[in-house]
Amino acid sequence: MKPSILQLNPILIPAISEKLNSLYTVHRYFEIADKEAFIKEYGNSIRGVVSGGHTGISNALMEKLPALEVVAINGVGVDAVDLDYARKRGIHVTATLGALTEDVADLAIGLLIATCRGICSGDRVVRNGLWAKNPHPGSIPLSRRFSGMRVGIVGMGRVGRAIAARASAFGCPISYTDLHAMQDLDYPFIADLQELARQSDALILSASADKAEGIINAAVLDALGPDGFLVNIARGKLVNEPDLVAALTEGRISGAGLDVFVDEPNVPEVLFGLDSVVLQAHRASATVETRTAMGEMVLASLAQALSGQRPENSLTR
Ligand code: 8YV
Repeated sequence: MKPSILQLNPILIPAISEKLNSLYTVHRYFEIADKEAFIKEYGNSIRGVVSGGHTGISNALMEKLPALEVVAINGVGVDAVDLDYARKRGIHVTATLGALTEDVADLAIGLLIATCRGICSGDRVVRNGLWAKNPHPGSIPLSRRFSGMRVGIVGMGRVGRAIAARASAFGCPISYTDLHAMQDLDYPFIADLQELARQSDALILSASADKAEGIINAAVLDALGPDGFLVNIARGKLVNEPDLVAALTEGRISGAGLDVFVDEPNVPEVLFGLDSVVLQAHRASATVETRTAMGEMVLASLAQALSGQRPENSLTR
């Protein structure tokens, strides 16, 4: 008999879904209307869960799955899973470590360039026929140069390092903060986040959100200042969102490129009217190449855990 898997979000690569369905009895939880009845009937049989990084799984749901052996996260951030609880239960929690680094770093740089160079607002000017109506160059505001910008990176893990490598190639001096300085890196480490913001033209957030909720607050944004830009490709909850919205609407920072938000898919509507902001729908890892690689890692983690081996990317056991 095939092991039963609970799938909490859609998987966008058909080949991965097909493999999953061929190896397991897959219950697509997000399509089940009466979840309580489903759990009553099938809860005891579920041995594996597949979920996204920002969706994770609640303890309440894990409690209803007594046979659970593995939670395979199709993502790198595991802040939405209680690892201590999983550890106590002996459940493997796996992540797709390393699979999405390049794409997430690409989008971070893309968002920063799009924001400081006004690429999206410029596109709207052309698309809405405003350029043709007013062809004088002065009708479109000047933007800001990316090359050479002082970039401050918050969180120097795999993704932070990949962002640093890309920004360095644009001649950007890099500095960073993290829980501690990294011995193998020559970039200046600045322990204090406000000080990092003060010394940066752009802050890029690539930190894990564990125990770091709301670290980007009004004080940090004011230290970044009216010429500064913020990019977030990590987790919305790293930012105090009302503070960010206020800083943007009041022009206390210059702009923001945001892929993630506190309450996805809900984005503060006031941002929709701001040309200084570039918005994405949590898509930094959403390429065919990366989602295929992530899917393969999820399949490998399930196979290893459900055949009694320790999955390579287990974070709990
Ligand atoms: C994904 C993510 O959007 O890796 C993460 O932690 O949040 C993203 O890559 C998500 O996990 C998709 O399943």
